[in-house]
Amino acid sequence: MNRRKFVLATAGTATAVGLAAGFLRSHRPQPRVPAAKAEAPLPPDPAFPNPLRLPGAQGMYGVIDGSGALTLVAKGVEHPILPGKPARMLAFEAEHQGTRFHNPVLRVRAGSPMRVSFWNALEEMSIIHWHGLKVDSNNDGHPHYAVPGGATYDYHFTVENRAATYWYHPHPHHLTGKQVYHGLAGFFIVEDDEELALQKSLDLKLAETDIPLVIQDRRFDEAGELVFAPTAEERFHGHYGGEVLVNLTQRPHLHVATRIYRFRILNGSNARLYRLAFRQGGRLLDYTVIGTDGGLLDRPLAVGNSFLAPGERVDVLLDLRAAGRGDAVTLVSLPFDAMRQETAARGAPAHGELTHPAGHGAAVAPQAPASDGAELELLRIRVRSKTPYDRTTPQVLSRLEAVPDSTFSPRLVVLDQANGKWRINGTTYKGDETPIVVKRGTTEIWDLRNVPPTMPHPMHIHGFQFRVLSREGSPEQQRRLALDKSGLAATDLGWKDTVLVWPGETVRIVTDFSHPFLGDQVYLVHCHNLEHEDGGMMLNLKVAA
Ligand SMILES: [Cu+2]
Repeated sequence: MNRRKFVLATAGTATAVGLAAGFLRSHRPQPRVPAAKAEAPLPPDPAFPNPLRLPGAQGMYGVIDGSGALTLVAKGVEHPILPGKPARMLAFEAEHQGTRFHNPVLRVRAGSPMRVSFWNALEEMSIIHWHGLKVDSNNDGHPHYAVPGGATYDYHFTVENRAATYWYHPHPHHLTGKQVYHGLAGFFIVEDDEELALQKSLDLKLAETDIPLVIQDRRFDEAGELVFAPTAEERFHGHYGGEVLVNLTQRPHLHVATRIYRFRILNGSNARLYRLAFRQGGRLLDYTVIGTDGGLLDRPLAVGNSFLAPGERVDVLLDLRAAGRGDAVTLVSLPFDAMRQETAARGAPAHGELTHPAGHGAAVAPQAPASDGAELELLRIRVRSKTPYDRTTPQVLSRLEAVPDSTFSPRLVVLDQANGKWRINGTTYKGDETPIVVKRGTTEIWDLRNVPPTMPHPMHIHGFQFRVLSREGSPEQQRRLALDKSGLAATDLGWKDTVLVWPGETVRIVTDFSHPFLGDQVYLVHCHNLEHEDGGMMLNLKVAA
């Protein structure tokens, strides 16, 4: 068969498979490969027994395409997070065109109008925050707008953002950590012409070769129920779990073909940082960072590992063209110093033993958390088939806008702690105070300074995307990732809405506070360690008209 005929034959097969995809995907969540090239199943891998849950046409993470009216109901559902053990969790439920979804992946075009009715069917306050989206206060999901159980809140906004992997999650004050932990979180994927061009040039298909991954650490009891009962210590430092799930899958595997895959990775954990790498046998594979929180970089950058803090996203390509059938690549979190200086200062152990070492295959024991910074195996990727694939990564990914200029002297934002409270500029959250006021239309440089003894803080700004200008005073493990004298790593480039600030570091960012919204708008600046946030490491940010 000559090449052209082969391509046509393959396309025909793909169409036939595509017709049944809605059914197949819900039952066999694996990327389909051309039937002519499908090979025998791989022998099971007892360390990673569970197929990764992938977005399909319904159910958990089902993809809802397009904009328009949608109702999201925050409610209790049953879902077998651990195989064979239906557990109570929370999810955003949607009924769309006669199909039921949980935590749907919302996929929209840039510029789309959104009409989302949020129905709080919990027994406590809640509200949805659209993490990373440029919306006005009324649509931001600020805790001020949280509604009680039984009430609804209507969102009406236009997607002003460029293409990227955003996400949505609850934001009621004191309850964000608990509600996210129990399952309330979903992807919000925006597409534009540049994004579609990339998909075309690499032949990417969402949920098949372009795969959203949300990483979350959880604790379970023996019945497979989620456990969230933070001690005073955990309310201060953050809640960690010993079982690290990817797409709510315990010890997941993904079967792939020999081609380029895209992973849109979201750290949806309450507090845990990851140092992401791909490992094959004893060696680390380089991978390519193509985007960050606010979308595509201008050009691809090869890295060996990168940190991902709660709230952050990284968009990467993994090139498996040279792999052979049966090869296994593992997405891991490499060990690192979690820099829990405050814990260490008080004499408590900063590093413990993993209760659930990677590869352990027995039933889940009641869990204490894996120590922060411990090595973790997250996802086993196994090459099942050879496939013809002749695409290469474009050297220009997007027209990234220039970094905004500012004539103002930098504003200092100090992160520290006193009396068991994490603080921003010496204070904690009070709903009726706006400690930071900026003028709409101005561009401000902020120095985020994390003052020891402290721990890492991923700092998030609502309503805007910013650029990271420099890192100073970085710990060695971060400095090693620096691309140049600015101290920035590949994952600091492009548009960001959340940036990790290590102990002792000063991270300089610049934000253009221009937006189309009239009148004063009140947003938030907060730490995305959800226990820190719930504890008050959060300030109102007023953008004055
Ligand atoms: Cu923090």
